[in-house]
Amino acid sequence: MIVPDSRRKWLAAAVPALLMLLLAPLALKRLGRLPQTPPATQAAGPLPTAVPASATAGQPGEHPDELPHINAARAMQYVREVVAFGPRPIGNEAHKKLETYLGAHLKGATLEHDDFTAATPDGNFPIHNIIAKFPGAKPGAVVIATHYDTLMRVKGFVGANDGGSGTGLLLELANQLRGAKRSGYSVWLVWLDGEESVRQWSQTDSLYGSRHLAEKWQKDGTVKEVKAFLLADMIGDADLNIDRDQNSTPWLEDLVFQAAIQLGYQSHFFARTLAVQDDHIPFAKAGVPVADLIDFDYGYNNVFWHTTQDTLDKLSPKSLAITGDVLLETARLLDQK
Ligand code: 1BN
Ligand code: ZN
Repeated sequence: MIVPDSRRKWLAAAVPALLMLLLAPLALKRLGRLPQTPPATQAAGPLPTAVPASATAGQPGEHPDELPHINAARAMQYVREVVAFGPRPIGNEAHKKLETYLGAHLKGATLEHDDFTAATPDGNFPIHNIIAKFPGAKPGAVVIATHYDTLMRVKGFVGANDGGSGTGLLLELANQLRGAKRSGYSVWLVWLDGEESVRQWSQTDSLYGSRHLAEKWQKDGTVKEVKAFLLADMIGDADLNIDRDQNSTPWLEDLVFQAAIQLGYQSHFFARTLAVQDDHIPFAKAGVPVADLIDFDYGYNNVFWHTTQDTLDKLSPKSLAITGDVLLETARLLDQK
């Protein structure tokens, strides 16, 4: 068909305008269902409360493939702010300030606290586990945990990776979960305290927070609700190699690997197998399926681990995003089981 020149020009202008009119409500609807998330502050200092989101990147449901894509830059900014408090061993001032900071960033979530006094070889210390609950439609919960305390006995140890990376990552996961309707299990984010030993790692000098919480959940019946316990520890290393852990539950480790494959991140997972003692152990002993996502190859031969070399320059936002996306995708796969 031959279209006259004047009509062709009219059509060229009218068709895009018509398409915009048709698509605008869809785009607005999509924006409308984005949850509001607080940005990471520029520096540690004044504490932000729940601030309306200006950034639209890294929100659940906004990516066309519907796979999780957390906001890596914001996660990294949280880690910077956590590390800026300085060394955060149990009982010190920076540790208290970090607890206040976490509380300020978790407005809008249902918070629970597990507070107690731990008897350690160096005396009594207050321990505070923090739990943020994000409800789902299905009965039961998937726990995603980390620890926020740092090693006491190494002077000047700021734990950017060991303590900092997981703490910042879980704050970003809270942004992803806040306000998002979950058709699957509830997700409980847990910041565990007192993971590190005070003098030397042993059954009684380590895992103070996780041992207490697992026992409490066993006593009050909460363990029966927990479908899986996923731990993130030392997951910020720019050279990310998450180890397969023999103390974790094999089928849950397999599910983590399936999630990693789906996201194209499998090269960062399970090249090596270790048996790791970490915060997942007390929950495994309580009968909960567990998976520890830990990269225990931090620097050549793990030389940065528990040294003053555990600093921000060794980390990468991409590693936080890889771990965060795999955790969320594993939770989604658990929903389907
Ligand atoms: C992880 C980070 N851990 C302590 N800080 C637990 C652990 C202890 C892992 C010994 C492996 C060996
Ligand atoms: Zn440590």
